[in-house]
Amino acid sequence: MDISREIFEKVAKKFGICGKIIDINALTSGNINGTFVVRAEAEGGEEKYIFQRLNTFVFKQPKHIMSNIAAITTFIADKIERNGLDKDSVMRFLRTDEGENFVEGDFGFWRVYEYVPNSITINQSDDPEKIRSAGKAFGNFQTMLSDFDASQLYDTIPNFHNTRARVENFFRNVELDECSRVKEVEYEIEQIKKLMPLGVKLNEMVDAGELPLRVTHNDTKINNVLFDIDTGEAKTVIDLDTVMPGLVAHDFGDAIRFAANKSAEDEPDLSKVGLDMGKYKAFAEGFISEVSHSLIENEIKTLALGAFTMTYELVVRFLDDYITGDKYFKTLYPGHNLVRTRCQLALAMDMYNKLDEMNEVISGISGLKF
Ligand code: GN1
Ligand code: MG
Repeated sequence: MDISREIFEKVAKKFGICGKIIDINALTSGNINGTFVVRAEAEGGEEKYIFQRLNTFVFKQPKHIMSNIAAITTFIADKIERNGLDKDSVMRFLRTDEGENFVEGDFGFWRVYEYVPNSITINQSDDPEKIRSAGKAFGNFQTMLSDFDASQLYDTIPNFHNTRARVENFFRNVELDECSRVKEVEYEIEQIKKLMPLGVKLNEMVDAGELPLRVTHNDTKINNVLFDIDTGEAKTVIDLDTVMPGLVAHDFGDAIRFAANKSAEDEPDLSKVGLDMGKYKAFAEGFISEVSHSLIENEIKTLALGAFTMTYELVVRFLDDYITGDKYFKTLYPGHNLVRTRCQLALAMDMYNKLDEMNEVISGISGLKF
């Protein structure tokens, strides 16, 4: 995405950033929005901000997102203040003179938040302490929002983690085959069919009233955690675009899918892909230590299944994007979505085979027998 400096200057001005922009650096880890670190001159030195241009193909109602974010961050900031916690443990968005936390125009839909000093994001880590700390951060986020009134939230992407709806939609697109790509992915389609009964088990439990909906983050990749550069501890959770009612197993599961994979999410060499049980355990320890007091038994018992489910869902989502012409996720090269699909499929299969072992780890940490 090539965005002119004038656009950044325009956005900065609307948010009351008056100092001259020193430099702009694009962050490339997100698959949806455009994200930039912007340094600007300020009294006595400089200030850093994160500028984000929202992807309005993915987020059809960007103002709804910003309304959700305002509600959530205000709620958490109040709690932080009442309890004397670190003020950097919540994102702080700038407001315009009109009091809005976004600006929009022919230059796109933008928001700006304060750069958290001394912080860093990571895409992968082999350090179990870091992974445990990320688990705590996402668990803590869940706990912070446990008394948040979900009726204040818009459904920013309907059926976001409705795995069954995603699979049904995928098979409709297979029938349409609008890009004539179905022929090359017959093996993957066959696997999606085979794994579907387990992939939709959480749906069935929700339908049967066996699992409660809570306010969840829904995009718990480890690169959505800010770490303190000095201590290595997680400071806060970012990317609040998909905070919506969901299952705790989704948050746990998506984090495992990403952080406990032996490889990157888009590793082409499938021999490198698989679940690292050490990383899995470290994340589970951190997460469960923060949430276990507020969860019902079924929620704890479905955490491991959540990891399989989210990985399976990403197989379906990446392949769906591939066969419909790569419109949703940013891609770095032709066929990127297919490479992602194959990587996630290898991981889902590994989890399928390790499910008993994964459940035993949860049982050991939580003390629940299952
Ligand atoms: C997207 O924007 P990013 O990279 O945090 C996607 C997630 C996927 C993820 C896969 C709104 O997240 O659901 O799990 O890519 N976000 C949206 O890497 O669809
Ligand atoms: Mg995101």
